[in-house]
Parts: sequence; C-alpha cells; structure tokens
Amino acid sequence: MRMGIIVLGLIALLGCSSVNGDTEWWQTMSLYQIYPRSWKDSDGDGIGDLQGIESKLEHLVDAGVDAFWISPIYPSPMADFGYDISDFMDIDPIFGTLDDFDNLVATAKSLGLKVVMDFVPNHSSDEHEWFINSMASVDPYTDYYIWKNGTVLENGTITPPNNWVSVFGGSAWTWNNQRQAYYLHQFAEEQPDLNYWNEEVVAAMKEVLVFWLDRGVDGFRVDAIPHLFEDSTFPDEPLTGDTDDPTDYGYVEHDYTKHLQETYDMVQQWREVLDNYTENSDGVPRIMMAEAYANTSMTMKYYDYGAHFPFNFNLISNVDGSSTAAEIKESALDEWLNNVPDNATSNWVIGNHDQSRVASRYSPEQVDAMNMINLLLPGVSVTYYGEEIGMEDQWISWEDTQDPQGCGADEDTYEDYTRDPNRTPMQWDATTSAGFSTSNSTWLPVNSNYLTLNLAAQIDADVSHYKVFQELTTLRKEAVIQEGTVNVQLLNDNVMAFSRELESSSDSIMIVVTNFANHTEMISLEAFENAPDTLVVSIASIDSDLTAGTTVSKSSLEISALAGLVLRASTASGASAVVSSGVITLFMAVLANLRY
Ligand SMILES: *[C@@H]1O[C@H](CO)[C@@H](O)[C@H](O)[C@H]1NC(C)=O
Ligand SMILES: *[C@@H]1O[C@H](CO)[C@@H](O)[C@H](O)[C@H]1NC(C)=O
Ligand SMILES: *[C@@H]1O[C@H](CO)[C@@H](O)[C@H](O)[C@H]1NC(C)=O
Ligand SMILES: *[C@@H]1O[C@H](CO)[C@@H](O)[C@H](O)[C@H]1NC(C)=O
Ligand SMILES: *[C@@H]1O[C@H](CO)[C@@H](O)[C@H](O)[C@H]1NC(C)=O
Ligand SMILES: *[C@@H]1O[C@H](CO)[C@@H](O)[C@H](O)[C@H]1NC(C)=O
Ligand SMILES: *[C@@H]1O[C@H](CO)[C@@H](O)[C@H](O)[C@H]1NC(C)=O
Ligand SMILES: CC(=O)N[C@H]1CO[C@H](CO)[C@@H](O)[C@@H]1O
Ligand SMILES: [Ca+2]
Ligand SMILES: [Ca+2]
Repeated sequence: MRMGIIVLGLIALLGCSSVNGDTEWWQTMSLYQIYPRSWKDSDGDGIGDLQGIESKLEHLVDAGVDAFWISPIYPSPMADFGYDISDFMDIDPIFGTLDDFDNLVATAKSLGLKVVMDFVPNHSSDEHEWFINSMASVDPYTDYYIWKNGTVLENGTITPPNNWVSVFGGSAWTWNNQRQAYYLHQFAEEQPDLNYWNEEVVAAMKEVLVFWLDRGVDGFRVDAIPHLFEDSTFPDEPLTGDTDDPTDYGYVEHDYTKHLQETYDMVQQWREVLDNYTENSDGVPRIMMAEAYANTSMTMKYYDYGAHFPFNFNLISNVDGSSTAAEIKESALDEWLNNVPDNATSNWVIGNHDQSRVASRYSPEQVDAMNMINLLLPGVSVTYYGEEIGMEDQWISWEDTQDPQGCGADEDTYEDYTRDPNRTPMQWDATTSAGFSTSNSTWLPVNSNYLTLNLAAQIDADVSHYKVFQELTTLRKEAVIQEGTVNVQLLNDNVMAFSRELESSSDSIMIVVTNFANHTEMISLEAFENAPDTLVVSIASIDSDLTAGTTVSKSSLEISALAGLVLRASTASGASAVVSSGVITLFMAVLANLRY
C-alpha cells in the first residue's frame, strides 16, 4: 500500500512537469531549415543533395531539432534557384531522385524527425509543360496563366496592360510572341503567375499537396502567399510617390496584387485538404506554415484562415544588431505577442536563405543570446542551417557570384543584392571543403573561417555555440517552455529580459536576460515579482563571464557585453532535478510516516 502511495505520488509529480496532453507535435517543435545546395554533397559534384542530407540527419537529432524544412528540390531551370519549378511532382537530378527522397523520408521517420516541404504555389517556371501548352493555347492549359492583350498606342506600339511592377523590378508583364499576348509574373519573367481564378489550376495544385502527403511529408511551408491572387479587372495600382522610377517595386502600391481576400480563402481550402488527409489516414496533423511578408494585421489574419502559423519575421524585418533593447522588445517581441490571437501558436525566425546570417546581421558575440530568444519564447522556433554553430556571412567575389539577384546587378552594386554570402556550405569539420564535399570546388566557396568555425570543433570544445544550442533545445522540452506564460521586461536602456512561468509551480520560473550593449551592464530583476531572491545561471553565452551553476542575486547582477543568460530558481535547474528532489521529499514523507 505504501508502495502504491509512492507510485501515485511519482505519477502526480511527473504529471505536473510533463506536457499538456492537448499539445500537438508541431506546436512546440524546433524547426530547422535546410538549404539543400549547401548542406551536404554526397557525390563530389560540389552541390548538396538528398543522399547527402540523409547521411547527416543524425546531426539534427543531436542538435535537438524536431522537424526540418527543405528549400525547393523540384526540377527547375534554376532561374531563381529552385523557386522556378518546371515539375511540381518530381525531384531535380542535381538533388537526386524520388527514390532518394523516399529513402530520406524513411530515415527521417526512423529518427523521429518530421519533414516539411516548400510549396511554391504562386508561379511555375516558364519551362513547365503547363506554360508551354498555355503559350500554344492548348486546353485545358490555355487559361492556366494570366494572359492579357496589351494596350495599343496610336503609333501602333503595344505596351503592357497596366502599371503593375514585379517584385524583382520592371513591369510585371512580359510579351509572348507565340501567344501574342502579355503574361503576368509577380517575380522573375521566368516565373509566370498561375491563374487561381481557374478552378482547374486550384485542383491541380491540391493534387500536388496530396502527391507529397502520400510520400510521407508532415507539412508544407508555403512560399510568397500574399501574391497568389490579383484583381481580375486589372486596374492600375495607385502611385506611392516614393520614387519616379516606374521599374521600382516601390513605385506603386500593391492594392490589386497583394493580400486579396481570395488569397486567404485559398489558404483555407488547402487547410481543408490537409485536415481531410489527416482524418482519412493516421490522425496526425499535417501542417501549413505561411511565408507572408506583411504587416501585423495581414499576417495574423492567416491564423483565421487555416494556416497553422504565418512566419514571424519581426526579428528579421523590424530590428537588427543596431537596434536598442527597447526596439527589440517593442518592435519584435511585443509587436508579435500583443497581436497574436488567443490560443494561437507563436513562432520566431532569426534567419533564412534571403537574409544575412545572425553573426553578421547582429554580431558574432550575439549568436547565443539570439538563439536564446529564438528558442525560449513561446511556440515554434525556426533555425536556418549553420546558425547552431554561429556561421558567418562569407564575402563572395563578383566572379564567384551565383545568386540571380546578385548577377542581375553589376560589379559595383551586386553586394547590395546578392544572397550568396549567407548560403555558403555547412561547416561540418576541418577537412576538405569543411566536410561538405570531397571536392575542392564547391558551388559557392566555403567560408574561409571553416578551419576554426565548424561543428566538429564545437563538439570537442568545452564551451561553444553548438553546446549552448543543445542546452537550449533540451530546455525547450520542459513544461515551463512548452506551456509557461511569458512576461517581457525592459530592465534598462540596453538590457531586455523575459520570464517563462508556470502558475502551478512557482519554482519553475526561468528568466532570459540579454544585453544589447557593447559593455557590461548592472541590472536588477525586481521587475519579475515571482523570481526568488537568488537565481542560478542555467545557460550562459560563451563570451559571458558567467558559467552554469553560478548563483546570482535578483537585486543586482552583472551581465557582460552582448551576452545572454538563462537563469532559474535554484530548485529548478532542470526537469530531472525537479523530479528527483520531489522524489526525495516524497521519500522523506514516507519515512516520516513510517515513524508514526
Ligand atoms: C486580344 O487580341 C486578340 C487578337 O490579337 C483578339 O482576338 C481578342 O479578342 C483580344 N481579347 C480581348 C479580351 O480584347
Ligand atoms: C510610340 O509612342 C510611345 C508613347 O508616345 C513612345 O514611347 C514610343 O517610342 C513610340 N514608338 C514608336 C515606334 O514611335
Ligand atoms: C478527402 O480524402 C479522401 C481520401 O483521401 C479523398 O478521396 C477525397 O477526395 C478528399 N476530399 C477532399 C475534399 O479533399
Ligand atoms: C496593413 O496592410 C493592409 C493591406 O496592405 C492595409 O489595408 C492596412 O491598412 C495595413 N495596416 C496597418 C496598421 O498599417
Ligand atoms: C482558448 O483555449 C481555452 C482553453 O482550451 C478556451 O477556454 C478558450 O475559449 C480559448 N479561447 C479562444 C479565443 O479560442
Ligand atoms: C585541394 O586543395 C589542396 C590545397 O590547395 C590540394 O593540396 C589538393 O590536392 C586539392 N585536392 C583536390 C582533390 O583537388
Ligand atoms: C564592441 O567593442 C569592441 C571593442 O571596443 C569592438 O572591437 C567591437 O567591434 C564592438 N562590437 C560591437 C558589436 O559593437
Ligand atoms: C524567404 C523565401 O523563401 N523567399 C522566396 C520568396 O519567393 C520568391 C519567389 O518564389 C523567392 O525568390 C524567394 O527566395
Ligand atoms: Ca551533389
Ligand atoms: Ca499571383
């Protein structure tokens, strides 16, 4: 009977520190973005591929990642590095075959990793057979794209039907001789927009989703959603007055080409496809994440229309290393937390293939602090490959430039446009090409710092960005991070902090403190009422003067330049510690009971 009490007590203890049974897998996931050209090359051609990814999946498990998202791997002429797709239901030979893909998914499943695909619905490549048939007016493809007659001027010249501008600059319309009409492209001219007013296009793209679901994928990251629908009466956009250059995307407002209500309705329809698939299979949710660079209200609206979440780009678009702690709090954290719908799952993104790396956009010293913010705020964390070891942008010469956005500029200006510096090969170790490829010659040069900055070295080191990252992903598994409330405070001009707390357990409090100044700051944590008088450093950024286990005072604490600290109540330094101290308490209670 006494054993029974102990067992029941243990279950109760574990019960309160374990995760709410209603939480679905994706709501607490740590998501990792793989840029496939740059992660791991299996065949020595200098370009990453699917067999390479499969061979390195153990790294994701070791890093504590739950799911990974792969940027486009579909057949593509690579006018926009894979975002120009010529077949939505196959794999580009550069990356491998459908068999390679199936093997990759099988291995991922066996390791407990979820697989998310990039879905690029707004446009296809101009080499897609749908477009080839559409140019030739072959049904049912004739209206798969958006064709318009031009405007004929008095002198006989034909001009585009309206003033719409492409995101990449220049008219959004390109004349096609074969069809004798203009087609719309919101991105590059090699990326004709699909016509979502056509029900056959809608059905065909739903088939694409099901095709990949049948191959075992767990969800989709949906590219460039706001551009899906355009006004079908094709009015001129109003001018912004910001520039006189009619080829600049900022020349016009985008009232008729972005954020249309029909776009949100389409997202809702895709959600229905996913939910229907789940209901008719194993009941495990398949997810949809929306990539939408939009203001807060238009972003949050995706939650109402079936997206599991729209990406939160606040830490990318609104702030950077030059921001003050107050700006980070207001424009990035509060802007999201104060506007996210009740019960919706938040998410945090600090990098992707279009942005400078964290070490370069912020500073190398801030890598750990930014990973703390990314991984310990409520909801999903999104990590771009290489950020777990603090990879840095690599300067790339004009001769070596690959990014079409860079090549489209000239030798004097390409550095303002190119995204190559943040797409260099993953730095696995100090061998040839950083262990990325057996070839000396890789599609982009390996960062010259790879001999010292690489995963193997960081695994060997006592203290490293990678070790901090692992500690953070481990901490994420605890209930205080998965379910706790969040409270963000500005401690002074340079220091921001946030707590995570569980109402059920005052010992659970965890506080992240980040110093955005390039000098040591003296702070007090009195703003966190529930924090005990002394706290223990649980995780410290590698350049801070503090180490894990050090006790600090709530009333006065020194934090070094650009550092990040994770502090906890001394009784709660890890779930296992909580459980074991609980067990001891219980055991003592039982012993006490025995005495009487
Ligand atoms: C577009 O032009 C073609 C001739 O090139 C003409 O047959 C067609 O009716 C025009 N369409 C519209 C909507 O004006
Ligand atoms: C026709 O008129 C337009 C607008 O006035 C002008 O820009 C264009 O150069 C003219 N084309 C020819 C061939 O004269
Ligand atoms: C729902 O799923 C079933 C089985 O997978 C499929 O046959 C059906 O077409 C789907 N319905 C919708 C509306 O997607
Ligand atoms: C957000 O964007 C939408 C669409 O562009 C616009 O109508 C709305 O006024 C914007 N909201 C704010 C607060 O700027
Ligand atoms: C949020 O979830 C709680 C608990 O499940 C529920 O009582 C509440 O109604 C939900 N709120 C909204 C706005 O859905
Ligand atoms: C790679 O470069 C190193 C140093 O430049 C050279 O010694 C080696 O032979 C090269 N290997 C190959 C495969 O080209
Ligand atoms: C911080 O200060 C040091 C020394 O003054 C300087 O070398 C470094 O560039 C500064 N870092 C930042 C991010 O301002
Ligand atoms: C971050 C991201 O995925 N950006 C992509 C958005 O869509 C355009 C067009 O497909 C791409 O060029 C960007 O790379
Ligand atoms: Ca390869
Ligand atoms: Ca579109």
